[in-house]
Amino acid sequence: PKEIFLKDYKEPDYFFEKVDLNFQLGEETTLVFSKIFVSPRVEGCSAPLVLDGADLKLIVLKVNGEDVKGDDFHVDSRHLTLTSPPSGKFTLEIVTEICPQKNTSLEGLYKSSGNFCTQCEAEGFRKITFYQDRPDIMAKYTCRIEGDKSLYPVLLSNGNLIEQGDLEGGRHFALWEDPFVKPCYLFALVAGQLESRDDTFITRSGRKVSLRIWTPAQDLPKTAHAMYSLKAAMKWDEDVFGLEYDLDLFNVVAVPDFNMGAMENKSLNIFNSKLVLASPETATDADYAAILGVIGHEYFHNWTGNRVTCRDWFQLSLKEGLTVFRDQEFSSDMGSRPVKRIADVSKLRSYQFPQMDNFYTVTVYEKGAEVVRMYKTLLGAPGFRKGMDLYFKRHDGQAVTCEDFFAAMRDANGADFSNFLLWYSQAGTPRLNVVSNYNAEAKTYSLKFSQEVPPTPGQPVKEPMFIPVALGLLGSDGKDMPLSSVYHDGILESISNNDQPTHTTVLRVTKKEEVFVFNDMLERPVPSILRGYSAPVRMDSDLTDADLYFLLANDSDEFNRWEAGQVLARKLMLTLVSDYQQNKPLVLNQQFVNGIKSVLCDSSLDKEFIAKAITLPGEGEIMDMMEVADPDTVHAVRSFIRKQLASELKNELLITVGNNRSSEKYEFDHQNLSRRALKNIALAYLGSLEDAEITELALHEYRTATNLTEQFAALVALDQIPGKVRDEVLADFYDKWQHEYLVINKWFALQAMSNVPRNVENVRKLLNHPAFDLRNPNKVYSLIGGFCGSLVNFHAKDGSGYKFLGELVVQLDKINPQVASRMVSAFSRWKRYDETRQNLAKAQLEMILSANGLSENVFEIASKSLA
Ligand code: HT7
Ligand code: ZN
Repeated sequence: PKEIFLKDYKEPDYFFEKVDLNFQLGEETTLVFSKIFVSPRVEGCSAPLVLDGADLKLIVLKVNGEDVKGDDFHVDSRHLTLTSPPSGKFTLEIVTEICPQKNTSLEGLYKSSGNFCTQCEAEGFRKITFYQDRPDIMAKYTCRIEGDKSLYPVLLSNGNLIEQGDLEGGRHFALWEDPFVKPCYLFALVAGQLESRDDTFITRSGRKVSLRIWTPAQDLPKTAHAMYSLKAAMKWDEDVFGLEYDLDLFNVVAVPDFNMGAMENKSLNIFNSKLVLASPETATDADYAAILGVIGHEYFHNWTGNRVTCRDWFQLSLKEGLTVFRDQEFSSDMGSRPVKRIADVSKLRSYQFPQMDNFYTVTVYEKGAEVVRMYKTLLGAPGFRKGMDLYFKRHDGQAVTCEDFFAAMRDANGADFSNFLLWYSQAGTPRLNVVSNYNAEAKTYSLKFSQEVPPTPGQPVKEPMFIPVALGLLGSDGKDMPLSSVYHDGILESISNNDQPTHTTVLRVTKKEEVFVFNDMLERPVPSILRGYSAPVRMDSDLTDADLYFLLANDSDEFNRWEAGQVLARKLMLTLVSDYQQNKPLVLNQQFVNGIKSVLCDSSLDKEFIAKAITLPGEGEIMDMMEVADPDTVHAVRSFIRKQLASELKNELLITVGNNRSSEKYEFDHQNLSRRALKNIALAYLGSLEDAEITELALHEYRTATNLTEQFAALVALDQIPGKVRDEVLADFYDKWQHEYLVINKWFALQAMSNVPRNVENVRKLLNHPAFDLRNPNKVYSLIGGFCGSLVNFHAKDGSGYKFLGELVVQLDKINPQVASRMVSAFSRWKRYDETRQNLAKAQLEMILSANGLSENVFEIASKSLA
């Protein structure tokens, strides 16, 4: 397969102004009629018109109403080429036949649980009809859908419903018109037996918008939180960005078979049902939070993605980075800002397998959001808003680039962003090193920053990046010192805010090395550097353990307070890893135990914050810091620390569980979810003790829980204690929830992630469980994805985990290449491990690559991993 590079971008020779689609839905096949109004970019153009297509049967091809002769077109498995199109504007009519019932890839038009549904991003539209399937082709669409009325009473597409009616033979139709231009990846169609929860939202300019969330009838009661989230998102976008919804109807459909989380199709968002359906008994607080965030995310795309879209797929971060940033801000405003920031940064860091799936990755989404966040950090909220306003003013209705976004931010603020654009072109995470120096005589305090961007494939030498460093200085009383000026580059720069000294300033670090000096410092401060994680870098500093404990106890920036604890924990874990590797006995540092204890028992702290602050860094994070990743050791060390903390703080943890039991009624609000978060982490620690008293306690919590958040946490605690009780309670959980597939997916994941020796055999058995189905992505992500996340068993030294995944990828690839390629990315970091594991993983990648009929998706990831 041929890779396409950014530098190869070429404007299309032809634009499409309007597209009329007509779907004749059938039980065997579906006919798709398409009429496209084509216009050449340059008058007199005679270039061939090349349309993309995949798995399509061409039935009719007409230009300006006339059949196209055999010599004038050419079809192969990927394209339909009109070799000599007329000059000037013309119409193109195409009829294709497709088989949605056989489409297990879940791209294009497919049938899911009896309903038709589409997924067109990134290149699914070419599985529906021949088209220029690229995001810079923006057209207005109409869509007529015709199907059996009893099987498909609901017929939905983008825009406004302008006509509907009955037809002969028990069929009916609906005609939809979308008044906005859009790329084909935003096209959507849904047809089936669905019912809706209805509500309305009045925009601030008085538009009355009908909101409908569609699901099978039995799931409707579980859509209340999604509707609440949608209305909150609509209001938030008006309040914060002045952005209103632009049509009279907004539909959301929940489907059980979906490759990703959700899709922002214009006015017809399609969701994986796990991100819509929630009730206290069947969804956890984490699910409620994810629904809020993703409903917001897809809604926010209406402006950042749909009204202004990407010129090409190399610009994906333009819409995804910006929209993730917007959903993060939304969730922050709806809950606790520092806790949300901690959760987002943990996600960014814990990514064990920086996916190689090219585009839809943490790099594009989460790191893209970090880049957008830096604009806001540098410009402040009002400056960022000015930039956004200019971006929409300039580019509404266009397909643009990350550079256009940069230019809008810069121009709206007259800002000097020097080398900021490198964030888009230079791969790799910059390493920032900070050395401090206090001169008691001169009363100066200096911070010297040096940065290095590690080489990455194809980019051996890197330029210094523009790194905004939010900084505060703490005095010995633990309070922020007022800051009014800093000496930098030979100039004394004012850093006051409206003539008032500030407590946090943003230093602009742009060179390989530079020094900032603070004058009139009567004592050596403790610096709080990179507050709120103001730039996505890896920072090393000369802060001592004493400084870090001081920050953990005092920093006014809660993110850095948490971060200080994480730095201490990472240092401790790495020391113990080395001890373990040298067969030295493991001993837990008492100062660390006391630090955790003081956070756990500090009643002035937010409970959700405490829950985060007493959570150890993930195993993947520690492995990332090792020369050769050693999963067994990292797991043993993390388990040792957890157990040791649990044993030394048993009383405090028991009190925490006792004091934070829920009230009867489940509320998803900060106060209640914080209590549950703290109680559950305390119970998880206690579970690591594996003693009878704790088993009793966890069983009690399991039996008396009135919501899934607490019941599942109790199950997780019990799952750590091998034996009869564990097995019985797992069986009980299945019995209780077997009719709730989303709950059963959690049950699969819990067992898949287990550290019991040779768990691969248990997972192999679960593949044959009646509730498992390889065709359903959620089940695959739970069972197979869950297993790949378990350090000990996936990386088992006998290669059994790798063999399991290798075999499954080959099997899955025949069903759903996109899902298979997401799974194969678990191998992508094989070079980080020891030689034995390297050889075993490499052998599986080679086996996958030698499989017959391998998809492009899997080929790409597997071959890049091996390169
Ligand atoms: N923009 C959407 C991405 C997406 C997707 C991509 C590839 C294959 C299937 C997919 N489903 C959804 C989701 C989002 O970021 O909002
Ligand atoms: Zn998105």
